[in-house]
Amino acid sequence: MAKLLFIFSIFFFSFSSISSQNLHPLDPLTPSEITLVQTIVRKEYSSPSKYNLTFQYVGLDDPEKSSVLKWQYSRSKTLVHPPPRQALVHARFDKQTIEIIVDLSTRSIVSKQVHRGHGFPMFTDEEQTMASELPFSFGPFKDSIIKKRGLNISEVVCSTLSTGWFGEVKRSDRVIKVQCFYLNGTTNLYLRPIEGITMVINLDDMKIADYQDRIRVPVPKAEGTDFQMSEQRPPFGPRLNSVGIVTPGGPGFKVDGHTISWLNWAFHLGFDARVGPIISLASIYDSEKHKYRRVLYRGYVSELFVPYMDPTDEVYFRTFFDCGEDGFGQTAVSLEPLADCPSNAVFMDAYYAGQDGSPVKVSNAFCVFEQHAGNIMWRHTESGLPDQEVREVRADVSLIVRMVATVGNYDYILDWEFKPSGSIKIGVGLTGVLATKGSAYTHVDQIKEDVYGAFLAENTVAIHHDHFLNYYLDLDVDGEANSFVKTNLVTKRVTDHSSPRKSYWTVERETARTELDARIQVALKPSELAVINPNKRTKVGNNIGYRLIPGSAASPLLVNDDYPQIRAAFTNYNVWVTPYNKSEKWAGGKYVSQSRGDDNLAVWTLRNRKIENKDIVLWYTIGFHHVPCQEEFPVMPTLSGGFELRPVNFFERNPVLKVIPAKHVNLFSNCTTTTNP
Ligand SMILES: *[C@@H]1O[C@H](CO)[C@@H](O)[C@H](O)[C@H]1NC(C)=O
Ligand SMILES: *[C@@H]1O[C@H](CO)[C@@H](O)[C@H](O)[C@H]1NC(C)=O
Ligand SMILES: *[C@@H]1O[C@H](CO)[C@@H](O)[C@H](O)[C@H]1NC(C)=O
Ligand SMILES: *[C@@H]1O[C@H](CO)[C@@H](O)[C@H](O)[C@H]1NC(C)=O
Ligand SMILES: *[C@@H]1O[C@H](CO)[C@@H](O)[C@H](O)[C@H]1NC(C)=O
Ligand SMILES: [Cu+2]
Repeated sequence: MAKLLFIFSIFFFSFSSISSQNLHPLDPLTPSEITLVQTIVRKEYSSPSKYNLTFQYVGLDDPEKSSVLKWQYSRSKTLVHPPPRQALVHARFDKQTIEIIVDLSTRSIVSKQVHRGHGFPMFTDEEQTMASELPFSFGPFKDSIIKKRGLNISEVVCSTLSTGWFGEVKRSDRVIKVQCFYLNGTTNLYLRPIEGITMVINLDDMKIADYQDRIRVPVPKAEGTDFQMSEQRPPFGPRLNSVGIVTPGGPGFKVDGHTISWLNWAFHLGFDARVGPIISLASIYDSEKHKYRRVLYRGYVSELFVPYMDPTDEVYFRTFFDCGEDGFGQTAVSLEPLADCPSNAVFMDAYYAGQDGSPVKVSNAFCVFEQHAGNIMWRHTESGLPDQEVREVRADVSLIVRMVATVGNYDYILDWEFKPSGSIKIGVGLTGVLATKGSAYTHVDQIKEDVYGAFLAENTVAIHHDHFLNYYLDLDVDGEANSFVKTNLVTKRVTDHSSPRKSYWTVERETARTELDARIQVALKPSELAVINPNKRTKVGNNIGYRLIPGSAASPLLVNDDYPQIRAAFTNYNVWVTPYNKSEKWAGGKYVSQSRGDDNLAVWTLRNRKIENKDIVLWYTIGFHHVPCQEEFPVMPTLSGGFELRPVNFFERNPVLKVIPAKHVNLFSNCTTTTNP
């Protein structure tokens, strides 16, 4: 078999040229809209101030759901006006957080409000860069590096870390911590920490507010820390086989603006500085009913909580909220064709607002591709027939939307996978570099104390930690009015000797009436969880629905009254259900940086609102407890997790029974063969 690499032309789509008339109401802000927001907000806050106006978050303000639905499902788009396009801005001005709504068509400010509660908006890239450069003009830092540690300061780089909240009662300044690394000619900074030095930077004053040089520990050895191919020495391998994916007719899906349609699926792909990819209005074509049926109004990662498990001065505060602090969109990186995504992928750019309000472009932020992974859609070999064997197999294919966010040391691969059978699989891959700390030890046998991590190389401890990703899933199963049903599997004992069996299990259905009924720790009780439409049934009478099939679920191991856990109380349960509320968008709360846990999913649900036969939102947290190991050094092979949304009595029968198989293209001759039925 010849080994060939087929590289077909890569398709690039650009959205920047779309005029606002052609925009879908859920399209992310275009570069020209971002610039317009900048102009309008700057004009409003033009009075001289010692503290510059900064744009911490700029995004599309969610249009009223009812208007979006009316527009989306109207037969003629020209008869129904789309909802007005408005931008939501979290700005800082004169040491205050201001929340502004800008209307883009009237070019005016609709509302502005000073946030008086605790917590601060997302950090900007620019202020983090400025903060990490401050130490280099700070005398005590230079002394610590040059005099006390004998290091070459030109080889030092610093990075910022959010500070969290640990019970302080006084109002907080907006601060960030800075710690540093010793490159010394290498590139994998996170494996070369300079222990002991921690600075607190006041971000509004852009000044060092506190400086600590506490302990001295050797910088871990540079040897073996590099992950670049050019820096590796033999032996190499294994060598990967060449592969190419060929779709002779071009991509099997259509991209129209931000709307993607493929086989029986149609959905909208948005982008947001805070949450990254947003899937909206996903609906699936029912060939029996001859219409598209609604599944998911909106889905995205609403927060990511990463607490480290080391109580010492240099680490205890590392309790990151990567969406609300750094932004999955703001940390999106350009995808590399043929490596991050296969040869048949289509790429899309994305834009967010920089600190001064100007648009910042992320080229190739998304890729969309058909995955022909060699999986089986369904099959059966029937050998129980007299004189014949019946075999039917269908090869599977799915459509994947991918984005990667690199938040400091970690890379998160965010996948949304659509299947012709009606399943939506949500995948997350964790890769990148572990957070480490320097240590005096050179061998595990020397360690007699808790070092709060795994010992991976000489002088190197990779710190224990968790990753909790909360997904916002506004399912609209054949309409907005839905209910959340737990189908509990319960053991029954046979007591009347009517059967040789002593036990079996059966199902008991329970509809969650209020928010507190719907909080679930998935590992504790065997049950099937589904969002159903209580007003629609199949012909034989089952309620139509979509199941949540939990994947990697973990429960927090911190105590409930620990400060990070109070702030991240959305991790207390894997599943929550709330009535739809436009302002409840992010599970960790709106202003997450230095938040105090008074505004988050756990707090909202205490109102215990009714959720039966209502427009409801499902919140699901997937989690990983991470005990690092040597294979994850110097860069970590992808660790994958995820979950599935799968139709349950949504269709009358197998929706892919009559799927038409793909034509098989023989690449080594000019003939094509088909296996169409
Ligand atoms: C404010 O903006 C000016 C002009 O862009 C800049 O020179 C100055 O450093 C900024 N001040 C702060 C505190 O960021
Ligand atoms: C310190 O590092 C800089 C930049 O890498 C290099 O040019 C310089 O020679 C180094 N100084 C010493 C004393 O090694
Ligand atoms: C820096 O690099 C030099 C040259 O490779 C090496 O001799 C020295 O030990 C390194 N210093 C540290 C602290 O890694
Ligand atoms: C919507 O959510 C916000 C924030 O939790 C809350 O203040 C408001 O009362 C909610 N509205 C309704 C109708 O529940
Ligand atoms: C396929 O056909 C083209 C044009 O007719 C020809 O140039 C090419 O060599 C053929 N390829 C094979 C593998 O037969
Ligand atoms: Cu991890």
